[in-house]
Amino acid sequence: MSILIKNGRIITASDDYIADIFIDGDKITTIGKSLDIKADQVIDAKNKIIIPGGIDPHVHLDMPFMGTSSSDNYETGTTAALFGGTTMVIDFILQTQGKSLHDALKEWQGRSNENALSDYSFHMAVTDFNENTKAEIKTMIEEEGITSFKTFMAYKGALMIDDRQMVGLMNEVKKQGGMVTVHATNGDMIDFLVAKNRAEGNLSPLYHYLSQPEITEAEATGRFADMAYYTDCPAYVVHMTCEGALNHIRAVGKRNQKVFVETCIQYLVLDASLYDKGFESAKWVMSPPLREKKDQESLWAGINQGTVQIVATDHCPFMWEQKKMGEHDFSKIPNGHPAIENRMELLFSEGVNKGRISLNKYVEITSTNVAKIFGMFPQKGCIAVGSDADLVIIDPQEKHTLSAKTHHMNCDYSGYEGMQLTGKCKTVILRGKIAIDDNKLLLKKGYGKFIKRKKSNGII
Ligand code: DUC
Ligand code: ZN
Ligand code: ZN
Repeated sequence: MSILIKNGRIITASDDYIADIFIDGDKITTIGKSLDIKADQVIDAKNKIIIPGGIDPHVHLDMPFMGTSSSDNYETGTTAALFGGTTMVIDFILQTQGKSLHDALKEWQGRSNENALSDYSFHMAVTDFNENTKAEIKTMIEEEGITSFKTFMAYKGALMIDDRQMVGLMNEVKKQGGMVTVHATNGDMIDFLVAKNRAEGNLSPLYHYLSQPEITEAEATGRFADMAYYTDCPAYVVHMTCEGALNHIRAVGKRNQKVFVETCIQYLVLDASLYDKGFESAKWVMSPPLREKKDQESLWAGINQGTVQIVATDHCPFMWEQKKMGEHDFSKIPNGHPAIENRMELLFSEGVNKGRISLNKYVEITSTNVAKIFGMFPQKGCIAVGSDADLVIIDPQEKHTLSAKTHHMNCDYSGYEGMQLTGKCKTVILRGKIAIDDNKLLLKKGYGKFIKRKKSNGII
């Protein structure tokens, strides 16, 4: 199967030009002006933008969490991803405390194998670091191609590790050529505030927000960066939300330390005023919570200054019935919201169209940096001869409205209901196959492939 895409405006992290792209099988084989090559299919991309397929490095599909499971499985979640211009996701495997990393890997493979439509990879969340886990790091990296190890500084009793384990893990991951990533919030401070609010009868979703003030994230981010500095371990902070945390990262730049930062689309476009809606605010109960306008400004600035390298989603949807588990106690509301389908179009509309970021920056933070930081470049994250033919053709003028009525995520509400966007993903190509064409799904489940990743040295 071959495809010739004619006259599109090709945008990469560094280029912007009009040309044709020829795809043979699953790879891009030729790029040039007025290509005269016979193809099985020709796509006219005049007046359209062509970007590398989006890569979302932070999603939770079919994940057991807070007494329930996230409502998108591999089939529904990766289908929704494709509709929204994301051709690859990185999901999180959660080690069960007391069990091995390999046990957890098998469990996640059971859920993902033969079920994905987009490509995917895993981060391994180490929730119990000990001599046995330590021995598994090398094989995870070298045999399984899982090179990033997620840690939680919160969710005590289920996911959190202490600083002793953190430093031990960093030492080993550094030695084996991987990267440590973190949910950086001070779990003990949060637990104190949650208990205090519950004891005082403050039980609405607003108190989820008030139990995780900015300082809980800023403190943990600084502590994590210091431990990474001491161990010289490549480091990455997931879902950063606020100015205080970002300031810690700006500060470590002075000692020539690089700590990568991811924010998520919701922290750029939504704010904490949504916690003023009674129980409806449960839609936006996530950790960390939404923040203030000044934090949004900091994050946009961080993107343009290069301190924030990636915009992800932390996609972790729950049905409204599941959110109601916390109707009388905010601490029982499953944390997370649906966004896997919305990231690319929201960021295009709110970022590029509103003049906050350039088109090149848009590509950099939605695919190129993800591929570089997580060991997949140049197979993924660029438009180049020899790269996987993962492409999104965007109509930059088309207007549309986000709604649970039309989205493909398995979630009966949208955190962005009624938002009007300009810019729509029209055609999505994954490894040379048309996945989405004008709002129609053309791929079958099982097409999505597990991508083994290379070692990362913390330099991009
Ligand atoms: N935060 C969420 O909101 N959901 C999943 C896990 C997390 O850290
Ligand atoms: Zn998290
Ligand atoms: Zn997460």
